[in-house]
Amino acid sequence: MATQRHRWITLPDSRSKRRSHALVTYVLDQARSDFQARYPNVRFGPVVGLLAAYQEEDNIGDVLKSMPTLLGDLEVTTLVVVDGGSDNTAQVSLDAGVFTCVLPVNLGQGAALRLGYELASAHGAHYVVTLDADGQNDPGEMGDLLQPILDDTSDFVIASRRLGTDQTTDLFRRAGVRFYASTLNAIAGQRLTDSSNGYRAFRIDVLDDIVSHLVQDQYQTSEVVITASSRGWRISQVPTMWHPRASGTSKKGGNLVFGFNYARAILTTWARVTLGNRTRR
Ligand SMILES: Nc1nc2c(ncn2[C@@H]2O[C@H](COP(=O)(O)OP(=O)(O)O)[C@@H](O)[C@H]2O)c(=O)[nH]1
Ligand SMILES: [Mg+2]
Repeated sequence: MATQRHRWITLPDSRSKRRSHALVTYVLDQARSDFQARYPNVRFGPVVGLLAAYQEEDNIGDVLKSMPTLLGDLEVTTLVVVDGGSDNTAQVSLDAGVFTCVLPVNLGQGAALRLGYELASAHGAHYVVTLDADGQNDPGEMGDLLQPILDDTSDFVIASRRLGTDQTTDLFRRAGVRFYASTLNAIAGQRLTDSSNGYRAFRIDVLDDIVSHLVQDQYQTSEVVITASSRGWRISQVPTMWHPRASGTSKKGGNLVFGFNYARAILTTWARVTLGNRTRR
């Protein structure tokens, strides 16, 4: 307990920072080589459906069953990135016969997605669609998300529960979705209604361009939007369905914890992008 309190009032020294960086690098390398050994010389389809999953053994099976295998004439590969956890999420995913990358410890949704973006790009994907493993997004809508990119009117598309249908009843969370969308729009010069939605489609060159700029390990949705926007990529939105979680609770904490961390991610990303642009000038 004393150590925990100590952490709040002091900044980590550079040695502990270096040590934690080295450990994260080790964990990621471990996951990369496990993936390589499990799927040697794999080539993904042009569309990768990417799910980050943590403690979702009761939910992910049904989501994986609903994943499309073809969108028009584009083959869809499903890739799940599981990091740590004490349940059978990874095994359920492996049993479903989809590509599964397993990190030995929990690094967070943002870190898992970054590894997923990297694997998708390395194994030949042209497009990546991210969605949640808890049943909140409908895999049947993947084609709608991808269409503006296929039409070449967008580079990056975000699902919107506000333009579509929100079947959840948490009014506080709804107010948060509105508030953070307007904050982010003001910062990034966008007109998005649901910038925290994790159901997103990207052309692969957007991900190749932004991935090295992403650092948020958990509350990552705003960082991706601000970064892509600052680099001039065209972002749009499409109406989709937002279901209640199939079971269990959010891994991001209750509304206040979520709200605080989300705001912090917006502000730190904004500062980094703004200062970075100033230094480049
Ligand atoms: N790999 C991984 N996935 C995570 C982690 N935290 C959340 N997720 C996944 O990210 C998705 C969204 O997370 P969730 O907790 O439902 O957040 P919310 O819908 O924004 O409240 C789900 O598929 C989770 O399983 C994590 O630490 N690691
Ligand atoms: Mg969720």
